[in-house]
Amino acid sequence: MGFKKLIKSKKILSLLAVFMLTGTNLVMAQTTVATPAATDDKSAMWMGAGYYVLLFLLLCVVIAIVGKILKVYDLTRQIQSKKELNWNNLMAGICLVFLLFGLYGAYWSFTVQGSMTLPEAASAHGVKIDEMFTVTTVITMFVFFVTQILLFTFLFRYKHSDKRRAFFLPHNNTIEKIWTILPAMVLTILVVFGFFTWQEITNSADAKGDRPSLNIEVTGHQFAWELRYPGKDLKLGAINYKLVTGNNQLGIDFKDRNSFDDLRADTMYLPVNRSIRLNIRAQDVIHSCYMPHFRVQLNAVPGLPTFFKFTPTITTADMRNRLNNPDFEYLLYCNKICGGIHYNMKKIVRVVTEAEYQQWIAKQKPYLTDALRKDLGMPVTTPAPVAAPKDTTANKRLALNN
Ligand SMILES: [Cu+2]
Repeated sequence: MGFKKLIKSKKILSLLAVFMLTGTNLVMAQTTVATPAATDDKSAMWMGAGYYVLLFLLLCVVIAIVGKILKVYDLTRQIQSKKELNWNNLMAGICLVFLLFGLYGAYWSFTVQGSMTLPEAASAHGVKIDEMFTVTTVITMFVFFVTQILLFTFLFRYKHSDKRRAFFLPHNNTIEKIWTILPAMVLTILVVFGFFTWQEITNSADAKGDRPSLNIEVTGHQFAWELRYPGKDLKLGAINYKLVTGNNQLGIDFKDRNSFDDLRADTMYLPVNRSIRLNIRAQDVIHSCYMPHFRVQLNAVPGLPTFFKFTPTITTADMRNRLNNPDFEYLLYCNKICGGIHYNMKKIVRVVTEAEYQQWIAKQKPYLTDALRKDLGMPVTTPAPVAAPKDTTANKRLALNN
């Protein structure tokens, strides 16, 4: 067969597509379920994928052999002038077997892979998103099971028979109306439901009488997240990318007085049951701010500041008790493959009580360091030591160091 013919061969192309699809799925599945020992050793992953590809090939060969055996059996019956094999009955039976295997596959997927879905929602809107997800899943699964069962049982029930003629139904307006209006109605309800939930989540104005949201800024760059908290004024100072320097990595504009008391933090502390307004920025490429427990995810786009408002409802300590895991931590990830060390963009998030939060925030260091003050020509706050230190041991140590 010439190369051109090989390329044009539909059989070869479809076989290739099936292999690629199965191969990719298998490789992905291997990566997610890989044990810690296996993650270091990539060969184990490829061996696992190869094993399943071979298993698939073996299954194809077995099916082909069974088909050939049946064909030979059929021919021998014909030679012996016995009744021919009823291929229609056979195919109808295979349809029923396929239905049973398919249903078991769906059940397996729910029970095994279902446990890999998101953990319990730890934010107020997260519970609503989960409700929406459950409603959508229940409706689509109901339709899935009903249509699949009907499809394959009808194939079985109405298999070809010489005694029966097929009923020709070229057009029926009632059926057309039912299968257009019913899904349209269900989809409209789901979309409207989703629209209101999303509107509630993205509503930027704080409700009257409520405590204003706590502004926290998270900036993504290759390959870390930087955090900025407002000082006592609860306002974050302005930012200008042109002002980025070694000492002013975020490019904070210190002409804006709100920026004077801004704080830097390593861990993201969030007071429980308080509305948080997460201001999201990026400095180089597109990152994605992702906190799965809080059902928060929004892209961090350079030049396009965005925000996400949410209210954490379960403290880290409570979650540790619930999960019976003393090492549990909420995490902030980057959910956009943004470069080689993307996996490193991870930050610990701790949800604490209001009192614990106040204690923690009081200990955070100001962004405006002395080095930055010098750069900006501002007076340095720390007074230079005037008198000699009284601690003699320190003096001795200093002398030794010199
Ligand atoms: Cu990233």
